[in-house]
Amino acid sequence: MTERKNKISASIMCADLLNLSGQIKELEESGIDMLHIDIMDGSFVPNLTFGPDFVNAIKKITKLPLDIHLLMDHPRVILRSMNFDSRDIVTIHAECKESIMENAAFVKQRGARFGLALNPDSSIEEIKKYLPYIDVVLLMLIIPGFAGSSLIHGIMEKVGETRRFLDTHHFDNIEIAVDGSVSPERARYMRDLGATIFVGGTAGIFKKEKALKETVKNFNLQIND
Ligand code: S6P
Ligand code: MG
Repeated sequence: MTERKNKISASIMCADLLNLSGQIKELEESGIDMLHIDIMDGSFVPNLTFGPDFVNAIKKITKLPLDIHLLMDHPRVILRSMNFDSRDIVTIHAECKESIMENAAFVKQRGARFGLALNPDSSIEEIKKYLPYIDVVLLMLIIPGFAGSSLIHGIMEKVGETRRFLDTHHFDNIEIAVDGSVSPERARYMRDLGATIFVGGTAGIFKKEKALKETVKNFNLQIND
Protein backbone atom coordinates (compact mmCIF):
# COMPACT_ATOMS: atom_id res chain seq x y z
CA MET A 1 0.00 0.00 0.00
CA THR A 2 1.22 3.55 -0.79
CA GLU A 3 2.59 5.50 2.21
CA ARG A 4 0.26 8.39 3.05
CA LYS A 5 0.63 11.23 5.55
CA ASN A 6 -2.56 12.04 7.38
CA LYS A 7 -3.69 15.62 6.89
CA ILE A 8 -6.13 18.08 8.44
CA SER A 9 -8.08 20.36 6.13
CA ALA A 10 -9.57 23.30 8.07
CA SER A 11 -13.15 24.10 7.07
CA ILE A 12 -13.21 27.84 6.42
CA MET A 13 -17.01 28.09 6.75
CA CYS A 14 -16.51 27.28 10.45
CA ALA A 15 -13.97 30.08 10.98
CA ASP A 16 -14.64 33.53 12.39
CA LEU A 17 -15.36 35.08 8.99
CA LEU A 18 -15.08 38.65 10.21
CA ASN A 19 -11.53 37.91 11.27
CA LEU A 20 -10.61 35.59 8.45
CA SER A 21 -7.08 36.76 7.71
CA GLY A 22 -6.28 36.45 11.43
CA GLN A 23 -7.76 32.96 11.51
CA ILE A 24 -5.78 31.86 8.45
CA LYS A 25 -2.59 33.18 10.07
CA GLU A 26 -3.40 31.23 13.22
CA LEU A 27 -4.09 28.09 11.17
CA GLU A 28 -0.75 28.48 9.36
CA GLU A 29 1.04 28.80 12.70
CA SER A 30 -0.79 25.76 14.06
CA GLY A 31 0.71 23.58 11.31
CA ILE A 32 -2.56 22.90 9.48
CA ASP A 33 -2.11 21.04 6.18
CA MET A 34 -4.72 22.72 3.98
CA LEU A 35 -7.80 24.94 3.88
CA HIS A 36 -11.16 23.39 2.97
CA ILE A 37 -13.43 25.84 1.15
CA ASP A 38 -17.06 24.83 0.59
CA ILE A 39 -18.73 26.42 -2.41
CA MET A 40 -22.49 25.92 -2.22
CA ASP A 41 -25.02 26.97 -4.86
CA GLY A 42 -28.34 27.02 -3.00
CA SER A 43 -29.63 24.18 -5.21
CA PHE A 44 -27.41 21.14 -4.81
CA VAL A 45 -27.61 21.95 -1.11
CA PRO A 46 -29.98 24.39 0.63
CA ASN A 47 -27.23 26.86 1.54
CA LEU A 48 -25.01 29.50 -0.05
CA THR A 49 -21.42 30.09 0.96
CA PHE A 50 -18.50 31.44 -1.01
CA GLY A 51 -17.76 32.30 -4.63
CA PRO A 52 -14.70 32.34 -6.87
CA ASP A 53 -13.61 35.87 -5.86
CA PHE A 54 -13.42 34.69 -2.26
CA VAL A 55 -11.25 31.71 -3.24
CA ASN A 56 -9.00 33.97 -5.32
CA ALA A 57 -8.62 36.41 -2.41
CA ILE A 58 -7.63 33.59 -0.05
CA LYS A 59 -5.16 32.26 -2.60
CA LYS A 60 -3.41 35.65 -2.49
CA ILE A 61 -2.84 35.66 1.26
CA THR A 62 -1.71 32.09 1.93
CA LYS A 63 0.65 29.48 0.57
CA LEU A 64 -1.37 26.70 2.16
CA PRO A 65 -2.89 24.25 -0.34
CA LEU A 66 -6.58 24.83 -0.96
CA ASP A 67 -9.04 21.96 -0.76
CA ILE A 68 -11.96 23.32 -2.76
CA HIS A 69 -15.24 21.43 -2.34
CA LEU A 70 -17.92 22.38 -4.86
CA LEU A 71 -21.39 21.41 -3.66
CA MET A 72 -22.97 22.48 -6.91
CA ASP A 73 -25.21 21.16 -9.68
CA HIS A 74 -23.12 22.97 -12.31
CA PRO A 75 -19.54 23.43 -11.07
CA ARG A 76 -17.82 24.27 -14.38
CA VAL A 77 -18.76 27.93 -14.62
CA ILE A 78 -17.25 28.52 -11.18
CA LEU A 79 -14.19 26.36 -11.87
CA ARG A 80 -13.38 28.61 -14.83
CA SER A 81 -13.24 31.76 -12.67
CA MET A 82 -11.12 30.31 -9.88
CA ASN A 83 -7.36 30.44 -9.49
CA PHE A 84 -6.11 27.04 -8.44
CA ASP A 85 -2.90 25.21 -9.20
CA SER A 86 -0.83 22.10 -8.62
CA ARG A 87 -0.83 22.54 -4.83
CA ASP A 88 -4.62 22.31 -4.63
CA ILE A 89 -7.37 19.71 -4.59
CA VAL A 90 -10.59 20.50 -6.44
CA THR A 91 -13.55 18.28 -5.63
CA ILE A 92 -16.93 18.07 -7.33
CA HIS A 93 -19.82 15.73 -6.51
CA ALA A 94 -20.57 12.48 -8.30
CA GLU A 95 -24.24 13.56 -8.01
CA CYS A 96 -23.78 16.86 -9.92
CA LYS A 97 -25.52 17.50 -13.24
CA GLU A 98 -22.43 17.87 -15.44
CA SER A 99 -19.96 15.50 -17.02
CA ILE A 100 -17.54 14.21 -14.38
CA MET A 101 -14.93 13.38 -17.03
CA GLU A 102 -14.96 16.88 -18.54
CA ASN A 103 -14.67 18.56 -15.16
CA ALA A 104 -11.89 16.16 -14.14
CA ALA A 105 -10.00 16.98 -17.34
CA PHE A 106 -10.40 20.72 -16.69
CA VAL A 107 -9.04 20.42 -13.14
CA LYS A 108 -6.14 18.25 -14.22
CA GLN A 109 -5.18 20.56 -17.11
CA ARG A 110 -4.48 23.17 -14.45
CA GLY A 111 -2.27 20.66 -12.64
CA ALA A 112 -4.51 20.35 -9.56
CA ARG A 113 -5.58 17.08 -7.97
CA PHE A 114 -9.11 15.98 -8.78
CA GLY A 115 -11.51 14.91 -6.04
CA LEU A 116 -14.86 13.20 -6.41
CA ALA A 117 -17.29 13.50 -3.49
CA LEU A 118 -20.08 11.11 -2.58
CA ASN A 119 -23.18 11.97 -0.58
CA PRO A 120 -23.92 9.59 2.30
CA ASP A 121 -26.57 7.63 0.42
CA SER A 122 -24.53 7.22 -2.77
CA SER A 123 -22.80 3.92 -3.34
CA ILE A 124 -19.05 3.67 -3.85
CA GLU A 125 -19.81 1.73 -7.05
CA GLU A 126 -20.87 5.07 -8.59
CA ILE A 127 -17.27 6.20 -8.92
CA LYS A 128 -16.03 3.02 -10.61
CA LYS A 129 -15.83 4.35 -14.16
CA TYR A 130 -14.01 7.50 -13.04
CA LEU A 131 -11.26 5.80 -11.05
CA PRO A 132 -8.42 6.59 -13.50
CA TYR A 133 -9.16 10.33 -13.17
CA ILE A 134 -9.54 10.54 -9.40
CA ASP A 135 -6.87 11.57 -6.88
CA VAL A 136 -9.14 11.86 -3.83
CA VAL A 137 -12.52 10.35 -2.90
CA LEU A 138 -14.34 12.60 -0.44
CA LEU A 139 -16.94 10.83 1.68
CA MET A 140 -19.68 12.98 3.20
CA LEU A 141 -20.50 11.75 6.68
CA ILE A 142 -23.43 14.14 7.17
CA ILE A 143 -26.26 15.43 5.01
CA PRO A 144 -24.29 18.18 3.24
CA GLY A 145 -25.04 21.88 3.50
CA PHE A 146 -24.22 23.03 7.00
CA ALA A 147 -21.61 22.97 9.72
CA GLY A 148 -22.49 21.33 13.03
CA SER A 149 -24.70 18.57 11.54
CA SER A 150 -25.02 15.12 13.09
CA LEU A 151 -22.95 12.19 11.92
CA ILE A 152 -25.02 9.61 10.07
CA HIS A 153 -25.24 6.40 12.04
CA GLY A 154 -22.86 3.71 10.74
CA ILE A 155 -21.39 5.92 7.98
CA MET A 156 -17.77 5.64 9.18
CA GLU A 157 -17.69 2.01 8.04
CA LYS A 158 -17.95 3.33 4.46
CA VAL A 159 -14.29 4.38 4.80
CA GLY A 160 -13.15 0.77 5.14
CA GLU A 161 -15.46 -0.32 2.36
CA THR A 162 -14.07 2.43 0.10
CA ARG A 163 -10.44 1.57 0.89
CA ARG A 164 -11.06 -2.08 0.03
CA PHE A 165 -12.89 -1.10 -3.15
CA LEU A 166 -10.01 1.15 -4.29
CA ASP A 167 -7.31 -1.36 -3.43
CA THR A 168 -9.18 -4.24 -5.09
CA HIS A 169 -9.36 -2.19 -8.28
CA HIS A 170 -5.61 -1.40 -8.02
CA PHE A 171 -6.08 2.27 -7.24
CA ASP A 172 -4.21 2.31 -3.97
CA ASN A 173 -2.85 5.77 -4.90
CA ILE A 174 -6.31 7.35 -4.41
CA GLU A 175 -6.67 9.05 -1.03
CA ILE A 176 -9.85 9.07 1.06
CA ALA A 177 -11.06 12.34 2.59
CA VAL A 178 -13.85 12.51 5.17
CA ASP A 179 -16.09 15.52 5.72
CA GLY A 180 -18.72 16.26 8.35
CA SER A 181 -18.71 15.98 12.12
CA VAL A 182 -15.14 14.69 12.22
CA SER A 183 -13.95 14.79 15.83
CA PRO A 184 -10.32 13.85 16.61
CA GLU A 185 -11.47 10.49 18.01
CA ARG A 186 -13.59 9.69 14.96
CA ALA A 187 -10.67 10.75 12.76
CA ARG A 188 -8.42 8.25 14.49
CA TYR A 189 -11.00 5.50 13.97
CA MET A 190 -11.33 6.37 10.27
CA ARG A 191 -7.57 6.67 9.86
CA ASP A 192 -7.35 3.04 10.88
CA LEU A 193 -9.92 2.24 8.18
CA GLY A 194 -7.88 4.05 5.51
CA ALA A 195 -8.81 7.77 5.47
CA THR A 196 -5.90 10.23 5.12
CA ILE A 197 -7.55 13.67 4.81
CA PHE A 198 -9.80 14.91 7.61
CA VAL A 199 -11.96 18.02 7.31
CA GLY A 200 -11.77 19.87 10.60
CA GLY A 201 -14.92 21.87 11.37
CA THR A 202 -16.84 22.54 14.57
CA ALA A 203 -16.47 18.92 15.73
CA GLY A 204 -12.73 18.94 15.00
CA ILE A 205 -10.81 22.17 15.45
CA PHE A 206 -13.04 25.26 15.70
CA LYS A 207 -13.89 25.47 19.40
CA LYS A 208 -14.95 28.70 21.09
CA GLU A 209 -13.09 27.95 24.30
CA LYS A 210 -9.81 26.72 22.75
CA ALA A 211 -7.11 28.21 20.53
CA LEU A 212 -6.63 26.71 17.08
CA LYS A 213 -3.01 25.97 17.95
CA GLU A 214 -4.26 23.70 20.71
CA THR A 215 -7.10 21.98 18.83
CA VAL A 216 -4.97 21.33 15.73
CA LYS A 217 -2.20 19.88 17.88
CA ASN A 218 -4.65 17.57 19.65
CA PHE A 219 -6.20 16.49 16.34
CA ASN A 220 -2.76 15.79 14.88
CA LEU A 221 -1.83 13.63 17.86
CA GLN A 222 -4.82 11.42 17.08
CA ILE A 223 -4.10 10.91 13.39
CA ASN A 224 -0.31 10.99 13.23
CA ASP A 225 1.10 8.98 16.12
C1 S6P B 1 -20.87 20.57 4.75
C2 S6P B 1 -19.51 20.98 4.28
C3 S6P B 1 -18.47 20.69 5.31
C4 S6P B 1 -18.60 21.48 6.61
C5 S6P B 1 -17.94 20.71 7.71
C6 S6P B 1 -18.20 21.29 9.01
O1 S6P B 1 -21.73 20.44 3.72
O2 S6P B 1 -19.14 20.31 3.10
O3 S6P B 1 -17.17 20.84 4.80
O4 S6P B 1 -18.00 22.71 6.50
O5 S6P B 1 -18.44 19.43 7.70
O6 S6P B 1 -17.65 20.50 10.00
P1 S6P B 1 -18.51 20.09 11.26
O7 S6P B 1 -17.53 19.46 12.19
O8 S6P B 1 -19.09 21.35 11.80
O9 S6P B 1 -19.55 19.14 10.75
MG1 MG C 1 -17.00 20.30 2.64
